[in-house]
Amino acid sequence: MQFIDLRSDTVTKPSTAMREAMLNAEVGDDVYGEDPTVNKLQRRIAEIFGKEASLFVPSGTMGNEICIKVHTQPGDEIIVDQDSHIFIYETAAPSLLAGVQMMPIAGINGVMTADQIKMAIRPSAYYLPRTKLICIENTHGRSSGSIFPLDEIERIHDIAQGTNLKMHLDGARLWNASVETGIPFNTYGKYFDSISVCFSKGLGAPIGSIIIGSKTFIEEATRYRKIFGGGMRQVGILAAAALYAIDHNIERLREDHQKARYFAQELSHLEQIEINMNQVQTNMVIGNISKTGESQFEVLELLKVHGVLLTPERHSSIRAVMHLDVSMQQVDQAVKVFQTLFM
Ligand code: TLP
Repeated sequence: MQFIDLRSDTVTKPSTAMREAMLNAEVGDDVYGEDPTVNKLQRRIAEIFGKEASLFVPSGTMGNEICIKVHTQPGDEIIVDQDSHIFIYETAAPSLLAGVQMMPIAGINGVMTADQIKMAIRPSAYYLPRTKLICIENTHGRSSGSIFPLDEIERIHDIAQGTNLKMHLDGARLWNASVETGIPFNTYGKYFDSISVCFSKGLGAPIGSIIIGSKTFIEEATRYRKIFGGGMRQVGILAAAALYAIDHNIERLREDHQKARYFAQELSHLEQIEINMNQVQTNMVIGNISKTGESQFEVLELLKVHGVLLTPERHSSIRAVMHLDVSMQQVDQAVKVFQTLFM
């Protein structure tokens, strides 16, 4: 059976044209800084984000973890949203790799307010950890890809400036936020000391993320990429996929947002599925399945038997993610499966 795979936008496979770009990539040993395609990608991304430098890394998780490590000392504290990828899905890596304590904040749909952050910053005392870093996620995965509002980022930035804190952006899907809002990447670049973005999600590359910051930040990040085992050799093959992705697949994300809106709207008519349409802002849809009377596992199995793959989410919910390897026709087919099962 050919599944309609809506588990994540990470499941996309490189297209023929992307594979051709990879095949033709000029390569060199990147641990020596000699891979021309990696160097081109790093210059290009730094320019797009209006920053001095950037560093190609194997994954979004490594990108976040290197940034946290560079910004902090062991025993420091970092502020994160309680539903952020860094807090939930990175296997406590900030504690393990950077030796920091995470202070989780109860953001609403991933949005922590400046006031909440202000309250969470520790006063100076020898018996308290030092707050060093604020981490923001945009778009927010566990809130169906909702967008962190720019005016709140500005307010948080003001607080960070006044308290000498650094700001990190987990922008795995910042591409989606920018396409949807029209906010240019260099605007985000102004507010954050470090940004991590992924090529292997909606942009359709097989592997790769990049971290962006000042020249001195990226020099230090390069040390930690090596320490964390992320120094790569003839990796221009993957940088070529990333360059192809930024040249061809950013604007296309709009189509994924349309698919998500359509899918969410259709599902919202069903008795047994609850959808918060306000949260459907980019390429994800989260539906609460409590009214089906079945467990998450049972619902996911039932869908699978009918050829549709989704993932579990918090609070008896399931998640569907739209991407470039799922056509509108397949989305329609998935809607029909839901209509048959959960009318
Ligand atoms: N997210 C994956 C899963 O790990 C949940 C997904 O399918 O959405 N930041 C954010 C906001 C992410 O959503 C992800 C991946 C990462 C970082 C980590 O990226 P990778 O998988 O490249 O380490």
